[in-house]
Amino acid sequence: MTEKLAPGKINGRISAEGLHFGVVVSRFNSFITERLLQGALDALERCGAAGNNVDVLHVPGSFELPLTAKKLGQTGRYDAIIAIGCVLRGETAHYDYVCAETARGLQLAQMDTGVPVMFCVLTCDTLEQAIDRAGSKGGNKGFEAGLGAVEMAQLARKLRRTAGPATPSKGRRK
Ligand code: INI
Repeated sequence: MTEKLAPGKINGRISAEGLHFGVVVSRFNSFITERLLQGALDALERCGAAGNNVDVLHVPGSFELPLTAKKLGQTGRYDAIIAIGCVLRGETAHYDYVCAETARGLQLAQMDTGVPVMFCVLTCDTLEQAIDRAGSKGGNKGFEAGLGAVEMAQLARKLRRTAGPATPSKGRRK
């Protein structure tokens, strides 16, 4: 009988102590985005983040989130970034362009800088759907993004420490 495979596990701890976060928030649909921001800050605080290790920046709309996230990442000051926005479908194709470019830009920002960027941008058909996800029936997506930022910051930190050539003969590093 073959032995059960026991893979090594590398997880990000849910502790924000000593970590630095940048939070960039869209002013467009601020009725929603400010609630998402409160959720994100609540999560960071509950995970032990210090107030002076969290910077909050505002931008005009979701379309402006990617450049700001990238610039924050390039400073080297942050362990993770949270990008908060809310795009509501209107009568024209504007919604599709804003959603697509915001998502693509935020992914590029994290890939280019190596700093985790949380995608906390609601893309909803109606205001009601957004309200549900900003502290109502559907929870608060900002809170989820805050937890995700802590986990990814810890994971990125761990992977930086364990980076280097594989050394199978010496066994796993702790
Ligand atoms: N920005 C949003 O964040 N949400 C929206 O719903 C939205 N709509 O519908 O237009 C929106 N537009 C503004 C856009 O993000 C830019 O700020 C603007 O185009 C200037 O670059």
